[in-house]
Amino acid sequence: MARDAPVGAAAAYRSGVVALLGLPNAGKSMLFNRLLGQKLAIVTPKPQTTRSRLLGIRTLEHAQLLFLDTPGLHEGKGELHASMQRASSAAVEDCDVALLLIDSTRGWEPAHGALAARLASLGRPWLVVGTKGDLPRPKRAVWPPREVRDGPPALLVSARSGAGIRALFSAILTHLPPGPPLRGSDELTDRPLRFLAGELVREAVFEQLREELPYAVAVEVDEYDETTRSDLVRIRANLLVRRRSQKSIVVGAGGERIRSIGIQARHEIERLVERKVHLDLWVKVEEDWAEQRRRIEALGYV
Ligand SMILES: Nc1nc2c(ncn2[C@@H]2O[C@H](COP(=O)(O)OP(=O)(O)OP(=O)(O)O)[C@@H](O)[C@H]2O)c(=O)[nH]1
Ligand SMILES: [Mg+2]
Repeated sequence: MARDAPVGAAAAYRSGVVALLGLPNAGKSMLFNRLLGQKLAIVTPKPQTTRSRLLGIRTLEHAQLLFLDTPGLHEGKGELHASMQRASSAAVEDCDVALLLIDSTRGWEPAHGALAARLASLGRPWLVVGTKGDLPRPKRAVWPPREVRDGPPALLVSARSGAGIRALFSAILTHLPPGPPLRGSDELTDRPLRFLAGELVREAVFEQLREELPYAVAVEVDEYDETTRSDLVRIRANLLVRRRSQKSIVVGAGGERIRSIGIQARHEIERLVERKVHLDLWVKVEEDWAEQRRRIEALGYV
């Protein structure tokens, strides 16, 4: 996907933090992966997949972009929700350029108003980005949205097909401040592989479990061993659920469900680490993991 990056030379080196913001399911994580040229963030059809701020570094010849994927902004309650919203707010505060992602198949929604007003009040550059441009747009989903006609530039992109990505890179680069690279040119993220592996387990959980259940699950990687054999990574992870009844659903009849979660996650982790993976999953009941801020942070959802 390296061809997505623009080849035109800018006069001075530019670097900065670019936050991807929006409502749940807007397509933030998929676009984040496309902008990075690599899958780092998990993507599922369910809203509220992303629970934490994820840094992804893209180093180009004339610029370094520090992308931040964020949890979708939404109303809710509980400590996990609060921590997700804190992660998004911190990204709003910390970025040099903000991208307000709007699902172009849904168009402008009332909740976008508050976010747009906040971005405008911060006085830093921001762009409106319509996602899922490859999908048909119902008539009511007007693009560009009327609400931003007098505002910042609005671009339509598709993370799936790659359409509009070059133009998006160019638009971001014009707003990125001049400055030296902030990270090493070989760095991709600040998260350890063990956290990313745990997220890929959670992605499989989100895809394979229905309704509310994925939201009750956290993944804790308690062993990540790449030292025993050079061609194999051994990972042991706990799937934390909040109730005993949830444990039996996640395990499934004769262990069938947890086995297929494991198979999907193992394939994805093998792609990430470019090695064979031995993945050992355990399901544990931990009633209050989502109620304690320190526990949520220890799980990496910050
Ligand atoms: N066709 C199409 N689908 C897309 C595109 N971008 C995202 N999607 C789909 O939209 C759904 C949500 O994508 P995500 O990237 O997980 O959305 P998100 O904004 O990160 O969602 P949260 O993390 O839950 O806030 C997934 O099913 C994606 O496959 C796109 O460009 N084209
Ligand atoms: Mg996401």
